[in-house]
Amino acid sequence: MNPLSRRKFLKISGATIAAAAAIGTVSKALDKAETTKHKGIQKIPTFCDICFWKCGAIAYVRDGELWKVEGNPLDPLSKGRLCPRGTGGVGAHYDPDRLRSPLIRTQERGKEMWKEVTWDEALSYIADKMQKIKSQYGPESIAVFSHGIGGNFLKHTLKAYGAINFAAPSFAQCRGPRDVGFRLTYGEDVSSPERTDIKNAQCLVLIGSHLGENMHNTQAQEFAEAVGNDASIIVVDPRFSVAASKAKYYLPIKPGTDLALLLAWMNVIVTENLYDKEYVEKYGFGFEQFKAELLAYTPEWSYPETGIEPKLIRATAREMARYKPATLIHPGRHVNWYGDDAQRSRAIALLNALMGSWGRKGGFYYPVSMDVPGYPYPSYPTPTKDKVDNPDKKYPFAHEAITTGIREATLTGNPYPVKGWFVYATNLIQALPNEEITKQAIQNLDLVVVVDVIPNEIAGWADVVLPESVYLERHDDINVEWFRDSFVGLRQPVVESPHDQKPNWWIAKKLAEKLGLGNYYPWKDVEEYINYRMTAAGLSFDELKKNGIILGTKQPNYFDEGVPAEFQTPSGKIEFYSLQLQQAGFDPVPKYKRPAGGPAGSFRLLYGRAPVHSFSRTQTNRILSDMMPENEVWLNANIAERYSLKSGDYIKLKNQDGVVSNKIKVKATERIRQDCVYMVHGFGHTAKGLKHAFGKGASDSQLLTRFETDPLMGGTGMNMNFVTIEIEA
Ligand SMILES: Nc1nc2c(c(=O)[nH]1)N[C@H]1C(S)=C(S)[C@@H](COP(=O)(O)OP(=O)(O)OC[C@H]3O[C@@H](n4cnc5c(=O)[nH]c(N)nc54)[C@H](O)[C@@H]3O)O[C@H]1N2
Ligand SMILES: Nc1nc2c(c(=O)[nH]1)N[C@H]1C(S)=C(S)[C@@H](COP(=O)(O)OP(=O)(O)OC[C@H]3O[C@@H](n4cnc5c(=O)[nH]c(N)nc54)[C@H](O)[C@@H]3O)O[C@H]1N2
Ligand code: SF4
Ligand SMILES: [Mo]
Repeated sequence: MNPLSRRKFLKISGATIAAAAAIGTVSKALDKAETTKHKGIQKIPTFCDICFWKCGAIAYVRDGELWKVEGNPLDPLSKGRLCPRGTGGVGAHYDPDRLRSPLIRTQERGKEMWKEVTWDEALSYIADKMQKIKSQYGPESIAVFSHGIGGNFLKHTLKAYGAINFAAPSFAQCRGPRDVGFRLTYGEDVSSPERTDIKNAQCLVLIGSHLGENMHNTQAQEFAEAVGNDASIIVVDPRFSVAASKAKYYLPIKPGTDLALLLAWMNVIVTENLYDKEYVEKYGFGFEQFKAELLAYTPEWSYPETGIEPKLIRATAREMARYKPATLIHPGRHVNWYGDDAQRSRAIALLNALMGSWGRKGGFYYPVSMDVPGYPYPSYPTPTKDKVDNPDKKYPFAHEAITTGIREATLTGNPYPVKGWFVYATNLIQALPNEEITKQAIQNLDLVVVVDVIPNEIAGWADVVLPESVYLERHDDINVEWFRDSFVGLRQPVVESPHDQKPNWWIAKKLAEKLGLGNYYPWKDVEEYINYRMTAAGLSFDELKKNGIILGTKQPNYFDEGVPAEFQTPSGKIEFYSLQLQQAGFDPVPKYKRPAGGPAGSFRLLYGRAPVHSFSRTQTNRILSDMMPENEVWLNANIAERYSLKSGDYIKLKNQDGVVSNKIKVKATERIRQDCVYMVHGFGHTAKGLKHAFGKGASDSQLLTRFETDPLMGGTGMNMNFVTIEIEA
């Protein structure tokens, strides 16, 4: 191991040790009810749910009490190591702020006033409202927002009821533009887990992807491997990120101008004949037209847009070409930035095509999966309406439902009224841009059901809140992953729920029975369901219970290993020039448009991740919040000095629409440009039930009142907001 990767390794395991030490204190401090049944230590494999990556884990139970969670060495995603958040997963079970029993609202929505009810009362109430909505408006009028594998059974119940509108913020607020940009180019998505062969890359380009703070475990581990292998790393970010500190080249780009850089890079690579000619000739479509369009985008043209010197643009373009095809320009994940994101992502796809990296080692591998049949349910009712989120295919290239499209329909009643929301494991108030629109849309609903584990902001707007058991207390559907190696993973209960919480499969099945749809649940319990699927696949459920993971046989991942080079595009080739886009009235080759600036004296608001938190879901977790109780606002040191601010001072931020944030601590640093500020997403909670997290730090979501919608696919670019500094008197 070379010194860099060893440092990185120590960093990861250091945080892990800190978390493990904290666990002891928490479990002692929280005087959990007497449930001790089993003496000694049990090791139970399961998979993590502190984010959606689904790392294989082993939970340790000591004398019947949850003790610690570690990585499962058999699991290809975690390879035996969890990220710091996963290690702190114990805190989700012990969280004293958890929802404990079903609740029905007693006052107006948003007031967070409840009465506790039984599960039977709660589910009867919901079923009754659902039947009324069905008879008055049709079953299509209930929409479902669901994020993560835990939503599978509830979605099944709602499909059986006749619902057709299902969405998650992972498309229009996260990776949608990237998947569209790549689909238009290669005919396939980058998908999740990303099919990026980071560990074999010899040159890795990160455009905003802040791996190391973005802790998606496999990606972070492979990044450490690439650093350890002395891969050449190029980081493009207005902020000197953790990843930037490992880079050979750091490009502090002016926010919003990445497409101007990508076009200039491609200009250099094409005009200097540095691309993979054989690959482009064999697999490419429309290369000559593409090349002709690129000629105008010289590094000199790019310089005033991006602030990156032509010399540096040329040097980095040549660096990429030097290592092709093992040059990976990472496609990013959260890419809803400026509203032209599908085209920027397409430019990233095209740059990779010039490197010949798609389907090649060190580029993008072809993922594989095991063949595990689904459960043979009765078919769902035939819908009489189209989906509500994208009327008349306004966004022609959206291949998943648009959350904000459902919100729009709820608000306007067009193309038809939406009267109910089922919300599973997504905090829509913080996840969608412009909270006020979300709250207004909710006012048009006859039924809002929220299934969560803590009383987060969205729960405050529900009519009925259903408390779910956390992942360490339940089964979920099995994870038949698409990855470099094929495998099946099991989530299974490790400890019992401390109060009246129930697993999602139980809630879904009971609700279906209340709705008279019991025939959609021919199985008695979830183990019978899993056993059926495993047996149908010729796999052993007992082995899965014991090991948590069953691996498939090794299959080829690259063209060189025999994966057929087929592209599901209209031309059957990699589309350098897109006739699909042209026919739909869009640019067949991406064109740069300068993003709108902000008011004089304002800073562009950027946001991202911290290694020890997930979105807005972990701030009450005592272990994780011990490590980071509040967020900070990164402010360029010169700007801070101009305002006589130093690190540790508190300020407020005011956005272009007059919204003022909570107070937030200043981090005065050279590590960010002068034209922007940065904060970690997920803090500044306003939900009263989150006693530990309430009011700590500031919320980026609250300040994101403006967004720019991507015309190709309906994603919401949210880096369009500007703030000024308010100094406390
Ligand atoms: N610890 C932790 N890890 C996570 C998550 C989590 O909640 N916690 N969430 C996961 C999920 S679902 C996602 S989608 C990912 C998101 O993480 P990523 O996809 O890696 O990153 P983004 O959120 O898009 O962008 C944040 C970075 O982009 C930079 N940036 C902002 N504007 C620009 C710009 O105009 N140009 C360039 N080049 N850079 C810019 C910011 O300074 C910051 O470094 O993280 C994943 N990993
Ligand atoms: N302002 C702003 N908005 C963003 C982003 C951003 O960085 N800034 N990031 C965007 C991105 S990349 C993404 S992927 C989305 C993520 O958006 P979401 O998926 O909505 O993420 P969270 O805010 O963590 O909300 C998850 C909710 O699930 C609950 N939960 C946790 N565990 C369980 C469980 O076991 N069962 C149930 N039923 N509920 C559970 C949590 O308490 C929380 O209320 O947000 C997007 N929106
Ligand atoms: S990346 Fe971290 S939080 Fe996410 S599933 Fe893996 S260990 Fe858990
Ligand atoms: Mo995301």
